[in-house]
Amino acid sequence: MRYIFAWISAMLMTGSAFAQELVGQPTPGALGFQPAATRIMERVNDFHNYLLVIITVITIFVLALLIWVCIRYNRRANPEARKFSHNTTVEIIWTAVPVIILVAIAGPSFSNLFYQENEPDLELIAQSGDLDDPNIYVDAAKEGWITIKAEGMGNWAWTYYYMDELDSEGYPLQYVSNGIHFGLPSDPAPTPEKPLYLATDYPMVIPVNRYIRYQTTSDRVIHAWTVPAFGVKTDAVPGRLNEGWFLVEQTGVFYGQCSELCGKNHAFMPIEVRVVPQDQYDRWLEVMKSGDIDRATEMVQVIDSNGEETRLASVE
Ligand SMILES: [Cu+2]
Repeated sequence: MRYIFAWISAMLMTGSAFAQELVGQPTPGALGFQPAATRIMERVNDFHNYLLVIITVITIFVLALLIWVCIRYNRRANPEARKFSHNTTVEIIWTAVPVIILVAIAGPSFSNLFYQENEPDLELIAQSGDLDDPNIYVDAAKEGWITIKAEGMGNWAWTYYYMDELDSEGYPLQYVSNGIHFGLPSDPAPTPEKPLYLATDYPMVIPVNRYIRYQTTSDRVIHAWTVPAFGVKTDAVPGRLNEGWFLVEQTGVFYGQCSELCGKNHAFMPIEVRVVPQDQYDRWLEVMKSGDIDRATEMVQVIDSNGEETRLASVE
């Protein structure tokens, strides 16, 4: 028993120690979800913890009931079984209690789904925003939406389109983001900045504290655009445009992977999002529009060399 407690406390400690160092990626031995970077994920996390309590109580109750029945009503303890087959009180309880439990689960579940699925009305928030409401961001609402489309590619990559940013030829800014690890001997060695099976060559870049509207679609098969720390997971379906939103409250590098069984290289379709201060984002956009994608990516690549600090330093 002592060892179990030691193990659990060690796991909890490693989990939180890692959580401070590595934001936005899975950590060995951690428990629960990745630390939340958006309000959506905070709500998902709270809901998960709430469900955990309900599930634990139900499981313990059922187990206790089974043990009680085994002891109290086995052949030796209760040789003469009684012959009745109905008990109105018990039947009312076992109908009503599950209904109450389901309502208790459905309530917060629906409100979370509604929050996640419905784009907030930024004009309304900007005009009459309540600064104490943790669910709305008045300053960000005044800045408006940034719309980014993530298209899943048949050749295991994502193409990002910045729908409102036009390049020199008048098309929306776009580029392909490829994973850099495919399990081949020729792959570059993983580093803290480029973790195995998560790093990409040209990451998606977004500014911190801004309302991001993401759209997903696909060219051939069904993929899913997923970033666990943001609490978003949306199917990318050929011929459809699915949509969602999020607002990231901290700078850093966040990773995800395609979450649909899309083909043999499904596991090598990583998503890397760099969340940078607004001024860095503006400069990145400028250089991207000039066509120099490598220099633009360099500008948002700065991480502390030992990899312990994932917040991006400001780039001159
Ligand atoms: Cu995929």
